[in-house]
Amino acid sequence: MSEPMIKTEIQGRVGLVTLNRAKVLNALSNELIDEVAQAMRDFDANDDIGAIVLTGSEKAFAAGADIAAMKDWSYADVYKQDYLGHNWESLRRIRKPVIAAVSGFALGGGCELAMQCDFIIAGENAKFGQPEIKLGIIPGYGGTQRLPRAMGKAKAMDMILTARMIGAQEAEQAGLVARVVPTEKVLEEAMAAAAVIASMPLPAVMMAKESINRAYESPLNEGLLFERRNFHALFSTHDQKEGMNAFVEKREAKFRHE
Ligand code: DAK
Repeated sequence: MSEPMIKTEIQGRVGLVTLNRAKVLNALSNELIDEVAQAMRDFDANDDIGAIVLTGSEKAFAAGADIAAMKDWSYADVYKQDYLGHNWESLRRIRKPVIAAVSGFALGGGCELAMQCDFIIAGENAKFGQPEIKLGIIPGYGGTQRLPRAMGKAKAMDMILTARMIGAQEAEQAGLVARVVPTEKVLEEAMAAAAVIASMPLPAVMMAKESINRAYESPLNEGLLFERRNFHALFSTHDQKEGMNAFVEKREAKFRHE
């Protein structure tokens, strides 16, 4: 039997998905994305999980879509099979927070996969890039949309038009990356951050994620209204009563994630 394309494990309330095609620097294929999406959906549906981490190997988070597989395709081939497309869209619908723990190369679809996560924790050796232009294509999984939103138009144009890779420090300064840590600590840091998130009241965590994501998809007015309604709704949860009472009574809160 061939090796699985991903590995999964659960630590406490955190689900971990590790890309497992190290020989080709975790190049993305339909099968790989299908497996990632299935694992994420399973974690999302699991009441005992509060946050998810997605990682690759030390050399590569993912070096992009599989160039060898794509090289001879026609327009009709790509369009009809919606290469990587179906399950890629379903990653967007994961409702619990997903942290990308990125070491090494995050290029093309690999950079887009990291940006699809809620935030990125990068090792000092991380390199981000959208080198598609060198292959005669453009980013096709959100690169031209998410990169400018994350780091502004000038940096996005620079990266996408020149194929220049940027390092972890530049990515952090530009706003693409939330934290940079020593490479050997990336997974540990991401798992610790995920454990903190998973210890928080889950309804509030999910509504915070949903509200922040709304900011990208709607005018400010709509986003503010959405946030306000979610804020109001949280007063119907057990964890809001528990959290506020625990503060007033000067004790630790015991969240039930409901
Ligand atoms: N695809 C296939 N194989 C890859 C790969 C990739 N993207 N990246 C690396 N590999 C393979 C290499 O061919 C090599 O295989 P062997 O020769 O050992 O068999 C192995 O991984 C190790 O790579 P290198 O020998 O090249 O390692 P180096 O350290 O020398 O260089 C590198 C590392 C990351 C700089 C280099 O491998 C590289 O430039 N890789 C390609 C990066 C790239 O161009 N990525 C963008 C791919 S295009 C779509 C939407 C989006 C997309 C597609 C469709 N639709 C909406 C339909 C996305 C497109 C992309 O991502």
